[in-house]
Amino acid sequence: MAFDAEIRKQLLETVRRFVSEKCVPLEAQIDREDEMPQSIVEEMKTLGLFGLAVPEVYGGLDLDMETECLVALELGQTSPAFRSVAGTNIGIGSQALVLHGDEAQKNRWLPGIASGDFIASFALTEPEAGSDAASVRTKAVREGDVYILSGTKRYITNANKADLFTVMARTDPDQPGAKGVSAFIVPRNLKGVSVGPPERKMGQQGAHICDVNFDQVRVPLDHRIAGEGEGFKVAMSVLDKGRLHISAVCTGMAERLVREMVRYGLERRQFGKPIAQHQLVQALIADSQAEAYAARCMVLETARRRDAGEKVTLLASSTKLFASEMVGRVADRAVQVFGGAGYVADYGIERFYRDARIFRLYEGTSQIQQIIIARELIKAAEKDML
Ligand code: COS
Repeated sequence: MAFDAEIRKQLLETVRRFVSEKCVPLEAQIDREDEMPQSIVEEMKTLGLFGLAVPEVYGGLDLDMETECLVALELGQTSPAFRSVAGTNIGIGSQALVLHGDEAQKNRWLPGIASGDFIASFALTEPEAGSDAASVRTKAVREGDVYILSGTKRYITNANKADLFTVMARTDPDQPGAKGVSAFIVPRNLKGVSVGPPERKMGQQGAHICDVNFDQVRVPLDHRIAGEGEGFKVAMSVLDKGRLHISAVCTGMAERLVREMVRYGLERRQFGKPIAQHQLVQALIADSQAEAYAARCMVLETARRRDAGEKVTLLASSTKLFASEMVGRVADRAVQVFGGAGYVADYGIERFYRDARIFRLYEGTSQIQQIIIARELIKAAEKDML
């Protein structure tokens, strides 16, 4: 069911105001200090941003995908670190529970995730299992009514703040691929869970990624999400949604950069007129606008089709591939339009340039999206459904 139009309008206006009044003025500070002020986090909780994608019965806003993407398009208009603070609760950290959890699991954890009292994190990637996600080595060995979980996860977003991890681990050592993997909810406070220090990284300061180590952690049986061996499919279905959400964030950033280019282009004068009046500069801005608009259309159309119940693996990967590559091109053009100022920290454009780079890597690299797109098309052709 589509979200009520009036409530949607109010929500989007509130988020837009929050972004322009609260987030934009803090962008440079957060980039410098690599820390999100707690007051902003609290405000995001009050606005309900941690629970966008959690059903209303568990305290969330229960947005349909189209509305969630519209919110992500607004949040994307500032440093992506802001979105990232709530991003795992909205997306990959909560959705395994929302989509595949049983009633008891949902009742136990979703209200805290929706309010932001529990920070949820998604632990799939490992030192030796990045793009090849089905090769995870973290193992969960059943002993009576617990699983003994051991292994290391890498680059886990929000791990240092997390209270709960969705962990993909191998429950069947005889199944080396996807079929041997199961999904678990692992509370941070279980004995044997430890989190490494945040990595120093190129961009998105204020959003942290860390290693998480599980040393003989005793995970109760009822913390397994879905059946044994179903964890890989759980992870993939979560990523289908996450990739669409990330595409909306990329598109929001591209739209902000287009506005920055126009503003600066009108202000900055060379050869006796604003540089925005020079056709070669206009070309950089125009190409960026056209591509950002194409991405917006892809995001919203895919979201509507998901809301209508369609499986959107092909479309979500197509959108993620396009939107994440597109924002890289737009950020590069923005540096070009700003010239020397684009390379100088004070103007913030170089920050977006750095921030944008991760979009082509996380939640599946561009090359992984290409593989998924090609496979989905081949599968459809084989079923005569192309
Ligand atoms: N939804 C539901 N099930 C899915 C699915 C999806 N989107 N994608 C795959 N599956 C199922 C397949 O149908 C298959 O099940 P069956 O054998 O019963 O048919 C199973 O999962 C294994 O799929 P597949 O054979 O395609 O697995 P591969 O190991 O070949 O790899 C890719 C699949 C490469 C697509 C996957 O590993 C991937 O997405 N890698 C990137 C990981 C990633 O995004 N990491 C980012 C970390 S989170 S920030």
